[in-house]
Amino acid sequence: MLSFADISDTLGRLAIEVPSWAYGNSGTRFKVFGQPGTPRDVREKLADAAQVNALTGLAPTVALHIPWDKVDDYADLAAYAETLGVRLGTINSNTFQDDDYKLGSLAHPDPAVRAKAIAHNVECIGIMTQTGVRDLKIWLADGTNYPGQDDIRERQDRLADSLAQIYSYLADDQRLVLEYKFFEPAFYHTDVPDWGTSLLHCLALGDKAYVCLDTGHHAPGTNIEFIVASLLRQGRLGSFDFNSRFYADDDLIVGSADPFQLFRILYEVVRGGGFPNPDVALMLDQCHNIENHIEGQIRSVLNVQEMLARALLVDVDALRAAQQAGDVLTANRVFMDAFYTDVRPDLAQFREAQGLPADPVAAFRASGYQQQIESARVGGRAAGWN
Ligand code: LRH
Ligand code: MN
Repeated sequence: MLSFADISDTLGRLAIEVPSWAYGNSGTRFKVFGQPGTPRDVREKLADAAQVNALTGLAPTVALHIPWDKVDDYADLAAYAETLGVRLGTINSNTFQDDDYKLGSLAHPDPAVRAKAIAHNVECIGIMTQTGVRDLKIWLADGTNYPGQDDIRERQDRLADSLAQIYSYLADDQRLVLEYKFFEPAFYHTDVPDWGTSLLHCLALGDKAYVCLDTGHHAPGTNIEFIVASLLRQGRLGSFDFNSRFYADDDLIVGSADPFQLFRILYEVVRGGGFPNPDVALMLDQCHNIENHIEGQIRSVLNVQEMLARALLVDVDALRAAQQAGDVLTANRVFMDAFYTDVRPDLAQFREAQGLPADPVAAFRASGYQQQIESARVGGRAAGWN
């Protein structure tokens, strides 16, 4: 059995990208519950994200969503982020909220609407160039609600052409990650519903196109770690959107619904050379509808760190020997031993050794930061999915 000391150097290379939108208000179609102290603009979102990094050392970059985080001067915003000790991360395009996109965006029947969506993504690539960001993330709400509503085959042709146009604007050091989702908001078919469809489009585009795997975007019962292993084997796993769910795309705190699934996923990430690996971005994509935004993010990065530590503790030599010997139960026991290893005391010491609080959530509560932002952020409109 490996010890924590055997894996701490590798674990120390963990860097998680947090989503700017997790610091704003979010909810469901039934209700968006506001929270006092919620940021009113991207700068305040960055300030809150910087708290997560300061208390955990795990969240050095912040993903932006355009136009939710639109500013006049992105280079200036990048400089501001640096003053907070964080950097701007993945640029997320948004072609799912404009009235023109009711019947789709990059796969829309109308070439004028497709051109508008392409132009938006090209604008996002411009932001990447201004800020030195590598990745453009494209998630499409595109799909249909009723059989016959549109031609599934032709939509794939339109989508491929639109993606190729966007791809042609990428610089050599830039990438496109294409996120899939099996349903919602489309309820009959989605144009990028699964890893296979995303991979096919990425392979057709070229070697700067990668698949983004959002852990909440699969049909119940899907073996997500198999998809992770397969995409890493292809060298096309570009990024994760980590969260967890009990039912649909619940966007709950990663590891909260199924910590064992997170452990299995991270084991395949390590086994497949996806960590430590700068080519595989580990991002969060979550909504803290009822819990404190900042605490929710702190808990999230700690959950990833904890399950990654356990995954790194798998005695791979013993596991391999049992696998090769066909010793089913020994192989499973070796795997489970790592999962059942309580690494929390070691992690608390590990943090203290880096000058970080042993308990970052308690440290945040004791910091008074929440009270400070609640009294400072009066007036203006709280940020949300708009
Ligand atoms: C879509 C999604 C996508 C983002 C959005 C915030 O469900 O996962 O990654 O654009 O959430
Ligand atoms: Mn996502």
